[in-house]
Amino acid sequence: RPFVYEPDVTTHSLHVRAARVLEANWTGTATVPARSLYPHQWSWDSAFIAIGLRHLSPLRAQTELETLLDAQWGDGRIPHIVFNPSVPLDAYFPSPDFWRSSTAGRAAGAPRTVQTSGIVQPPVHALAAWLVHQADPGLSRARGFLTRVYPHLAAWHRYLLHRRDLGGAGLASVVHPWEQGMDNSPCWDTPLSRITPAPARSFRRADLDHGSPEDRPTDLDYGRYVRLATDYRDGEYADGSGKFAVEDPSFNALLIASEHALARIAQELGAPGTARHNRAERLTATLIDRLWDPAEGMFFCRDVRTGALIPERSVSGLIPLLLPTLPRDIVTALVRTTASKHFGLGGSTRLVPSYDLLGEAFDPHRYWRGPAWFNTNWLLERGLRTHGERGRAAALRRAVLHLADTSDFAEYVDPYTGEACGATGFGWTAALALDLLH
Ligand code: 9YW
Repeated sequence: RPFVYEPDVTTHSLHVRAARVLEANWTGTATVPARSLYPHQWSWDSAFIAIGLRHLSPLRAQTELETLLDAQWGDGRIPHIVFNPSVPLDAYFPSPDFWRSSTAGRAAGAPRTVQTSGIVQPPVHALAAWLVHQADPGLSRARGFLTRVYPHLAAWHRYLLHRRDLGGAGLASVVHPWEQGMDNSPCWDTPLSRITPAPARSFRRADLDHGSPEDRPTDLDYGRYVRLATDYRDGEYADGSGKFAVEDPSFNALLIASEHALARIAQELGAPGTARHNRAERLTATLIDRLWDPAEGMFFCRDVRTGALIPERSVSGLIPLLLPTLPRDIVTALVRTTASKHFGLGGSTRLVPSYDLLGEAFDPHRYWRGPAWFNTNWLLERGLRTHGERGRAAALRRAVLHLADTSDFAEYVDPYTGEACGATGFGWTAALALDLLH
């Protein structure tokens, strides 16, 4: 019988290929989201990546979070990007010479030794730190992991709950669409329409060197992103006066979930966690009070500058399902909305889309205006499981694993067909698939 090359199927299993993606994106101290498109360290990407990495190497997972926290600012903010000094300046826009953290950020306590952006991303970090600890408590204790990260995480939450309480009700506001993590979500269209775009010729979009323009935000969006970031920088990153301020359900739900995790971390370190658990419960009540719409059965963003709710259905408005102390009637309504014709779970879609299937702005390929993302589906799977929705959680888990596999760990996918969009070999897609395998 002639020799036929038959690669061992086990070496090509999802697990091994996910591990390979994380290996390829590892820089020695952190993991990049995608080698060509995003060549630096991103804040919430690193949190999700650490959650998967803990199954491969708890040490690397701890290091991932420690590297990010080393770049924390004196005022407590964790920057959304930590720049890798060995990557050429023109590989990503906006680059360090745009943000000028070490000069413009001096008053807010930006670090001197490392260059960062000046805005933030969703606070998934305390949740990630707790899950990383649990993967190998012995190693974590031996390295003093939680003892070292706890003060950083506490300062981070303090920054968000005080300096970013721009609406005065107790929730954190985002001051730029990039902060919420769903860059061009239709939720931002109205608040962004008040922003005069920076002239297109005043900057060069490096993202279009790698991604196809139909899958990415428009030039007009980018002009407005640049204007908002420029104004924030020129005001030395002081909070309060910007034209854009939004209370977002997902951002705040992640803060609350992380506050519960911080309570557990405090308990593990021998301190009482009760005050933090209580605060998380109070914040859950505030979230409902400020952002829940009982008639629509989901949460909405609130535009702090006008005081109005933004009537766009985004996956962000489903993510509070994650919260353990959500009242039963709200859980029931959220599950129903997830399975409704607006999101299609268990019906027309493979994964929950980023935006309302029936919304006017829906586009199955354009970034956060319709495609399904793996991090949001991982959060929803966790929410379903938290509230005892075992069957739906199991189906969603299978769909995430299947599409991570067939899309080659895509950045995002068409919610109907599962077709890969954006980058492949994407960090959090590989990491969160790995997490669901365990
Ligand atoms: C950009 C890195 C980041 C994610 C965001 C996503 C995108 C950066 O990529 O933003 O240049 O547009 O929207 O959530 O953290 O993966």
